[in-house]
Amino acid sequence: MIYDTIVGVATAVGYSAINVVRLSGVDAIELSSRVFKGKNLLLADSHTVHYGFFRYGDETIDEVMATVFRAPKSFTTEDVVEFSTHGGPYIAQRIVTAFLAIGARLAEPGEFTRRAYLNGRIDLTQAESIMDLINAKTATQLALAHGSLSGTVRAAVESMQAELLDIIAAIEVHIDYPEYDDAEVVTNAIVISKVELLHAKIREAIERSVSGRIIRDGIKTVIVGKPNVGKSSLLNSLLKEDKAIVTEISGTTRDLVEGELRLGGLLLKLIDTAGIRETTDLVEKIGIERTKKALSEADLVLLVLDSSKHLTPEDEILISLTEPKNRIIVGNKVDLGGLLHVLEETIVPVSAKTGIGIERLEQAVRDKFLGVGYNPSEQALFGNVRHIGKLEEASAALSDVLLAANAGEPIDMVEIDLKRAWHALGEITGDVATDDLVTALFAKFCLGK
Ligand SMILES: Nc1nc2c(ncn2[C@@H]2O[C@H](COP(=O)(O)OP(=O)(O)OP(=O)(O)O)[C@@H](O)[C@H]2O)c(=O)[nH]1
Ligand SMILES: [Mg+2]
Repeated sequence: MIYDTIVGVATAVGYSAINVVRLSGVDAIELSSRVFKGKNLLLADSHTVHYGFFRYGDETIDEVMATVFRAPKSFTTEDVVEFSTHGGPYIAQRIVTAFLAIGARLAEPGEFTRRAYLNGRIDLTQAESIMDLINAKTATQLALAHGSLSGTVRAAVESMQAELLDIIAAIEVHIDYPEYDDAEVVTNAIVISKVELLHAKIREAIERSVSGRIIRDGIKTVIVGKPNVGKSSLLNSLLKEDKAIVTEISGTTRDLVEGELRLGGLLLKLIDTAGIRETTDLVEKIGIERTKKALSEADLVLLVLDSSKHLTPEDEILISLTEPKNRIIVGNKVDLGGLLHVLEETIVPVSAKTGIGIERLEQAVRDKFLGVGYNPSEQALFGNVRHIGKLEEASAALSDVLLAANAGEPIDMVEIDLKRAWHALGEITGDVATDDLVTALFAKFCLGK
């Protein structure tokens, strides 16, 4: 497919040492040669850099370096020219405007990457991993994104699809040539045994994806406790920043307060909440509802108790409420002397006020997530919730296949659900992606990417 020529600023807006203005498309080199005074870019080899001036009309706009990439060896697989300019926003704007005036079109967010996808150089999972690379904040996030960029997710999905296709093809033969003896062997029994294997494989990928998602999106860590136990103080202490308001008045925090904490290779998305108690105050009530919602979505709960006091009924309620969650119980205010020895579960003693025990708490979090089952680089393949959702769809469709086949339904009915599974997998890689999905995905990219 031949696409028109798009132009965009590939660097962040603002003042910097240099900016990069990028063009891609059928006329990229021709348009560039019209405004570049230096070597004739029409004659430039691929992957070469040239010094010169950007001239538009009678005006010299900047002294630039032009890098030429000829199709198909470029990011988009199209002809691409990148101008490195001095890093002023006005210069970038003038250069882009000049290209618009001579026939280029302003690129939409993510359009360069989208072309790489449309031209078949990368699939959707790889395109998404480019954005993950840009957004990475920890070494493990970077490693996960690099894996996906190199095509590991794509390969895993394609191999699942290949297995499905084998089963579907065998059924088609059976439907088209029922008189063939060996086609007769495609009975429900054989479908069942093959589908069971694949279903187990997909379930395993989904289970292992928990660590992948946690690496990619961070660990949603919710700090809960009754009022005044020191939740906000704990948030501040972990973040080493006075982010949340702390007072001796119960019910100080009324809305969620968030902050990010890097712990080794992990990223914690910390959320301080309104203390849970019976209240008639409307604002506080809404805050408590939000606390409950945050709690339901948490990957990790830090349940804060006041270790200088005995447990109250409010504490007991919170202890049982958070029981099914992945939680760490924090006994705060140890500087006031520890009275709390009531629970069987280990309590991490800290003082948010003095900083005692904060490192031990951090270690407890690391142990929980970097221990067995959460080893990031070895196990995590799927980390993107969109991909995991599609795996769930495929898995559900295969469950239906098994149900129908076990019930002895006609084989062509079974095939419909097999195709549904195949379709869900295809949406991960973009094999069968709809325009809406593709548009929505690339809209999340930055301009010029
Ligand atoms: N001695 C001592 N006091 C603490 C400690 N942590 C918090 N406090 C005090 O306890 C009071 C309440 O602290 P906050 O952090 O606001 O408590 P909270 O749980 O966020 O309270 P709400 O937002 O009202 O639910 C403040 O007066 C803090 O200074 C601690 O480790 N030791
Ligand atoms: Mg608070």
